Amino acid sequence: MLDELCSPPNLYIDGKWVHAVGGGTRDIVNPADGTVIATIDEADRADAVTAVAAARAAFDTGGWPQTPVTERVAYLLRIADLLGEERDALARIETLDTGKTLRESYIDIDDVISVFRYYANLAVTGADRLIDTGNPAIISRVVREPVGVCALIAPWNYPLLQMSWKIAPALAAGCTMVAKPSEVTPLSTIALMRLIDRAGVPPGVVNLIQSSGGTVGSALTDTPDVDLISFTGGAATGETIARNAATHITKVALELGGKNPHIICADADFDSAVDAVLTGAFLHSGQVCSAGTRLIVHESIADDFVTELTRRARNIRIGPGMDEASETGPLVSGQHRAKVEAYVALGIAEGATLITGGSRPDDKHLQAGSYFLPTIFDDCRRWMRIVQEETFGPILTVERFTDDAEAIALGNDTAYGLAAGVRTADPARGERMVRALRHGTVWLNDFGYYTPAAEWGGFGRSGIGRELGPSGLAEYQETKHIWHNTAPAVGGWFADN
Ligand code: TXE
Repeated sequence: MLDELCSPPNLYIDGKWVHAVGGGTRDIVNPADGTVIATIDEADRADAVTAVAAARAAFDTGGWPQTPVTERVAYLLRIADLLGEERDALARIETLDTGKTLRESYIDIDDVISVFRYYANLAVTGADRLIDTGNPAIISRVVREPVGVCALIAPWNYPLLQMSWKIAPALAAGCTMVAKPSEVTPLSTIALMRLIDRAGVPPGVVNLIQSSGGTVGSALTDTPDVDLISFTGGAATGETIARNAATHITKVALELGGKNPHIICADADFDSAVDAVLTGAFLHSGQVCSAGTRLIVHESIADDFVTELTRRARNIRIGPGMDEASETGPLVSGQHRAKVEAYVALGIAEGATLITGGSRPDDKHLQAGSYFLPTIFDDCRRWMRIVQEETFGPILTVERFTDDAEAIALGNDTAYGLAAGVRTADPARGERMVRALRHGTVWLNDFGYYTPAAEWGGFGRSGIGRELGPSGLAEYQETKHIWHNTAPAVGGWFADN
């Protein structure tokens, strides 16, 4: 059995650890070798309904929204401290559950700690505004209040990180919540909830449900008892959630991934550009919403660029995330690998040229895990599905451009709009290009970095709303205008006769 931080019972409802009412369980599999690493409780719809009711009561009558901000901040900082104390255990759990390398897991945990500290700091700064109405008797204020009960639904690729981007601002804002991690990678969120419990956050404020979206999704998203749904995951699920939300006019924040262009101009520094494209496409085996899996490279350097990229891709050391020699781990599951393999078959059928990868590694030590080789397709065209759809695997497509206008047109030719990269030695050209790209984050001569203080989210079908930064807190707040007349007098609009 894995660390005691994730041992059953695994549902956390109204401040108590409980088993699922129906007695259901789910085996959690290590994608590095196919072994079962934990058996956890699997909720029914009834558990989710109870969790929403607990969050509702904690919000409506439990006093949490009225808690002084300094008290909420103290909880956030305490959680950050506890995360620091359990850093090693959490990183290990994340690697065993997701397959990512331990190095990546440590970066994730440190980022999780940062996000709790960031929102602790931001919460105390306040965003209330005084309006000058021109009448000294009137005090006009716009204040921020918690939006209410939140359903927080996270995916499997960055389980703890993406859930923390939701829980930290929701707590800071004074909301109550029901968190549902992906059923594929739930363990680190169970561990986080143990720490939230240990930090003494009052019962009902944070609740945890484990289950598939199909089983409990509607209890969390198709209900008037939830005020905000914050979802990160696939576009198809995002559509379902948005439809459910529309029924009740529930607020939604959606992060639905991307198909992110990485534009390399002829004047870009060659070696650092190759390195950035490699990392942007193959880190975490491409299972990154902002992965730069669409290379758009100037025709004059394209052949040399693809040759060097291919050499580097073939050298990537694939293996179990727990092995320090591994540079990237397996895909999250056999089921997900099958989806990636189908995209490879599609790319070939569409006429792209498979340059490297496209298959499972031969290494006999890797046969039990869901590994897949870094894959590069050349001769890609903008209309190909392999260029337009999110494969969420280690598949890089290559397109060539002749001038900047064409590069921008290709970079914007996507239904998504989460992230993009540009590399050029010319700052003015770089500035023109980053301003022309319609994506939520654009890196100039860098790729993949973010900070909790800057907004994260997408244009187009990448979603609605922003996480992180001040906007990431504002998602969990309502604004209220308070008009206070300190010298009430007869207005005289209607004659008194
Ligand atoms: O996502 P799902 P999956 C993309 C990626 C991937 C595809 C599918 O292309 O191949 O999405 O991944 C919960 N009501 N991204 O299957 O199904 C589910 O239980 C409520 C992009 O994992 O969208 C999980 O907790 N919830 C992405 C979460 O939604 C529902 C990251 C995500 O699952 C639900 C991961 C329902 N009806 C995959 N159905 C990104 N944006 O970063 C499912 N869920």
